[in-house]
Amino acid sequence: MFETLPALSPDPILGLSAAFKLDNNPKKIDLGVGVYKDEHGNTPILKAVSQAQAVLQERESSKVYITPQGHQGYIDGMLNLLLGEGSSVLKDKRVAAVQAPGGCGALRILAELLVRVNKDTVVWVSDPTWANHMPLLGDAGLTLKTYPYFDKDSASIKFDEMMDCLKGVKKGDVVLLHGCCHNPTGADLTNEQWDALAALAVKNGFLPFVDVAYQGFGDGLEEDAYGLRLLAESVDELVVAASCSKNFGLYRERVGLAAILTKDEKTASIAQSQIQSVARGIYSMPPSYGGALVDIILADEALRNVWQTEVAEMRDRMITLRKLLVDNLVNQGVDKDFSFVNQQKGMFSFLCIAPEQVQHLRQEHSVYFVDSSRVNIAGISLANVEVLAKAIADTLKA
Ligand code: PLP
Ligand code: TYF
Repeated sequence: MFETLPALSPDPILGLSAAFKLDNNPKKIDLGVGVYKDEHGNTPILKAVSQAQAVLQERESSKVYITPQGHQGYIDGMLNLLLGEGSSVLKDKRVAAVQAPGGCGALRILAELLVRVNKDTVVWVSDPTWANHMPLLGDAGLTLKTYPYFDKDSASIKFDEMMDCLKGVKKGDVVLLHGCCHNPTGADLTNEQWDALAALAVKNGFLPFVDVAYQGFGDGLEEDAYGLRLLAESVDELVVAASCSKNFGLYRERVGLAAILTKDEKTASIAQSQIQSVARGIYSMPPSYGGALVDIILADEALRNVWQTEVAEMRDRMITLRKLLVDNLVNQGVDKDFSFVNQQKGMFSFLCIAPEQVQHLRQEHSVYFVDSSRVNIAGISLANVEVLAKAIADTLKA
């Protein structure tokens, strides 16, 4: 019976990795899928994670199921990391949360819950947003609409247009925001812009939904939480999806957090029961391993310090690579001003070039990134940056 279904094309981001692997050019460069890479192009297991694995190996005495909400130590550690140790929301017990299978799992559970509240819920997403937001939220039954966010011509955020649009959003509508390191553009709101946005959320009563997948990759673990923490202290209700894939390097372990901040403790317990019921309808209880490791890291001061140093190293390396790329493009005599790349945060930047130019780079120079012109900054290295800059310079002339 399945022959009645149409064959579909693969995930446009993950599909690129397959094409890259098939390319025989020894100078090929992979700036596609958003995983952190070191100078040698490897994505090693973080030292803090290796040490936590050794602790877990000693400590874990059974593979029996964990509880439906996941490891409570993990949940508490993550909520403190996201919302801040002194968060009044945590003190007032206004939060429901479960360990989720990755940030993707968190997004999907929360989407299902929003559909339970109101099947006609509209979610406003930035134009552009991460391509997977559409299936993760839309397939759950939410209606997606876009708000203006990024202007490719000026390579900057259209904040006034964004605010004008959000001023018209109805009470009860959901507004999806990237907590930091916007994927795909790398363009983040300033603290002043977050202030204005939070004031609008309070005034208009829309429900902010913050997706935090890169905490620590922008300006720092605390700094990157500014918008999220401000919203948490400002509004009555807030939805949060978080991922440990990038900042703990735990990609394949699938570890994330789905959290709902409610107006009071009683509502939090309703939300907790609902969110667990949603999870039960999909997979019952989350995988243990990744959450157990994060729990060990966050609970142990020494291990936490090792981890924080590693996050800082990853962040600093990406900042250095941004500068290196911009400098090399200048050295190649490129007319286009790419200095915006230095202002952007995290793993990604939009090069703001045309899809045909992206194709040209792929076909003529074996440089791989998605058609939108999003590049994974961590795929750049001291060894390949000059080749990359030459390829871009050649493509812009073509
Ligand atoms: N949200 C955004 C914006 C992302 O870029 C990612 C990517 O990894 C995720 C969520 C979810 O990540 P994962 O499911 O790998 O934890
Ligand atoms: O945007 C990215 O590249 C990362 C990784 O289906 C990713 O967020 C890509 C595709 C996907 C899941 C994660």
